[in-house]
Amino acid sequence: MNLTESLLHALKAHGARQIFGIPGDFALPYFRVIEESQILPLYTLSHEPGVGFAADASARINCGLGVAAVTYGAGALNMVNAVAAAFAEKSPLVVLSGGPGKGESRSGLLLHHQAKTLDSQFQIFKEITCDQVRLDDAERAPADIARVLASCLRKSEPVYIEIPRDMVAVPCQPVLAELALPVDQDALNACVDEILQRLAQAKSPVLMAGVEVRRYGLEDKVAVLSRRLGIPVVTSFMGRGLLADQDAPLLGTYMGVAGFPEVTQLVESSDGLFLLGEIICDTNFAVSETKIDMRKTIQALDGRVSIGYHTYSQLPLAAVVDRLLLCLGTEEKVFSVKRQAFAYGMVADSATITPTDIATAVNDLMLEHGKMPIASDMGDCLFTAMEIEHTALVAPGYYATMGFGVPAGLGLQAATGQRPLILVGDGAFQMTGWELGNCKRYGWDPIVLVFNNASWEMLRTFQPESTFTDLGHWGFAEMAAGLGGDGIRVGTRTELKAALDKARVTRGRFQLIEATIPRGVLSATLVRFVAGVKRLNAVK
Ligand code: TPW
Ligand code: MG
Repeated sequence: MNLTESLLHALKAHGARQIFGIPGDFALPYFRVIEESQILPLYTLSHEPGVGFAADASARINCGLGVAAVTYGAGALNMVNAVAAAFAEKSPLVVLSGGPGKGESRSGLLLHHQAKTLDSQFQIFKEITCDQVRLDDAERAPADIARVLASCLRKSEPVYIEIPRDMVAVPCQPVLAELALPVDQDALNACVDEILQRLAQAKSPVLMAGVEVRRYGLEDKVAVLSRRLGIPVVTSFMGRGLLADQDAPLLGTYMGVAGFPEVTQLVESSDGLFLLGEIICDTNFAVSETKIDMRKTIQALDGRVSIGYHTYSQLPLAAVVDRLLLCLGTEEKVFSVKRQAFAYGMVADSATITPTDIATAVNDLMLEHGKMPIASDMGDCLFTAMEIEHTALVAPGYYATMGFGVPAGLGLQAATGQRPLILVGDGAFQMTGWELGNCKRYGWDPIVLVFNNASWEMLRTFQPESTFTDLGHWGFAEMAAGLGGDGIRVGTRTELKAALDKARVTRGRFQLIEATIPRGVLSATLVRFVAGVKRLNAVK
């Protein structure tokens, strides 16, 4: 076995199911091994941000490793933003990069793709990954690979693996996976006792499920936990899509002033808020009607549990959830919650389309024909997604990078085989929409809803006096044919419904629906969000 084969087998054994990538001369040798060994399928895309986003989405949807393979310098550095997004949102993304061989670094010449020093790239990736290795020693490689992949899964954060091009084919031992770290059982018991005590004392306890619940594959267990405890569940903005397929007392998504009022009221008045794997960030909590005192919550995140003023370190979320379940016995409490109601029955008439109409039309489609997983970009489309019934969702709800939606949708289809729905604004589509051109080669056929308001509309809402937020009118519908799909522009609700119905029955080619939305017309959720942010800023 050579070093690259050893690495590929280890990736597979740790849960990776495919690789997304773009080669370069520093990467050609290891890409050859990827292709010829057939250990994992390789999907090449067009631009490295797309590679990073697709691999990240594949990790998110499968609760396992995603793999992004690039070349040194121009390739890897092109992917920095996507890796930063994965880091911020706790997605276990493995970055593979080619690199210069030993002899090359001794040549005395500057090498192409070199930024400052040959080590610059490694240093840059140190900032946005939780563990790194340069595989320049075949003896050490198996243990190093095992350590880095274990870190990736344990922390659910990206890692960086550099493969010098002269090391690709050297003989190497197979990788033996690291054993799980032992958990201090006394600390675990004390912590779980304290959590149960706090929840029992609370008059209105609430569970808030965040991304780690999905990252560590705990959705079914958290659903059981909520039923055994008899405590209602909400998700955060970033956690939207969690528990969509579970039998859980899920009310909806907490979004403070922008959300479903019953959820806001419940969360903000709770005297026992249990944050499970929740990223404590502004998009989750900044628009609170009443500020939540984090010191009064129970927080399980990043392998720690904080209760009131103290912290139990080194207690992984999975161990905490398992022990809670064990302590509770199997009896489930019977109770009902008032769930967020979604709108159905879009009136198909000649009115122009609003983002909320799109949500309603998608709800109608999914009610009749079954749920689809969604990949959403940043922009009003993501706020619109909050008006769509609970279904699997991947979106940059915290890091908020544009350009995620289209490549993430491709990642979803590659990883699950399911047909995804992609929600994307015109501005974001301008960034990474071209990646749709790769669908034809791989047989992917997402339905893509482009919210075309000829505008960076979210920015306009915060600074309406600026004119630089006006974008031109791009004919996205016409571009679809050249990219190997079908495109249609719709301006009325009748046309929207007809286009969605046609897209659903047309399989095998991507279906792009460009919905023309007048500038200034926002989803109901974004209207509330903007009003809330402006009101809170005025108070500060
Ligand atoms: C990579 C800043 C946040 S929202 C936005 C920008 C430029 C406008 C989005 O326009 P779009 O959607 O896609 O047409 P909509 O609904 O607002 O009209 N660069 C990156 N990420 C972010 N978040 C920005 C800039 C931004
Ligand atoms: Mg726009």
